Amino acid sequence: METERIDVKQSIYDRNDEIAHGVNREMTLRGSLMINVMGAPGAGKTSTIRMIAGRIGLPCAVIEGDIESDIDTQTLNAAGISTYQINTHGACHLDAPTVRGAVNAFGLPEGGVVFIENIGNLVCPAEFTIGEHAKMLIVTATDGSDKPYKYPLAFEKADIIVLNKADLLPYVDFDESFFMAGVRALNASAPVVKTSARNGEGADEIAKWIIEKKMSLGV
Ligand SMILES: Nc1nc2c(ncn2[C@@H]2O[C@H](COP(=O)(O)OP(=O)(O)OP(=O)(O)O)[C@@H](O)[C@H]2O)c(=O)[nH]1
Ligand SMILES: [Mg+2]
Repeated sequence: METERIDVKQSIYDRNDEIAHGVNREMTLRGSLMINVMGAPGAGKTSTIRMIAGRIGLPCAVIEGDIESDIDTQTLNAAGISTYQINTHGACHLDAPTVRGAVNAFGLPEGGVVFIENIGNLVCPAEFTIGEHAKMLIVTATDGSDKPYKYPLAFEKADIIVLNKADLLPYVDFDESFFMAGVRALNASAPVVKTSARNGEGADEIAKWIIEKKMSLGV
């Protein structure tokens, strides 16, 4: 009997990308910029979204990805930010079909900004496009300055890199020049913005970047 080799991995990525392309096109038609927010557990993804959503001056909504629980959705809803919860029940990243389902089920804003808080993980989310116009990577002063060297893909793919928990920089041994050398070896153009969700540092700069991104893409 003859056997045929089928490259399954390739076809799964192709199907994901095709669906992601459709999500992206639909969001563009609705005039809403979609941002894929990535970062390790506890980096401050939810805190950063909450901090900047009110400063953009456009309707904002969040698709919230977690393995389990709706804690972040409750937090964001309590802050007046319309949020739709996805639980992956084990999967370490969001994929385009899952986001497609959320877009269909959720009343997303027209002419605004949609944040997708990806699963807390510095590896898997960077491998999948989910319909976003831009990827925001959040890392922290408390993670250590070697992260670009150890987790290069997330830094390579990011359109903006947020160094959060900047209020803690005086208390930790974060080497900013080592960090920036690692970032720039992988990514020559993404802005790197220091933020603190504790005291609001950097929030206006990120909000401005989002508005400019939306305009430059014609979304
Ligand atoms: N000092 C300080 N603490 C922060 C900052 N940003 C977030 N935190 C704290 O860090 C913890 C985690 O913040 P979250 O916003 O929940 O982080 P997350 O990335 O959404 O976490 P997961 O959704 O669990 O992956 C919380 O206790 C926040 O209050 C910051 O800029 N400075
Ligand atoms: Mg969160």
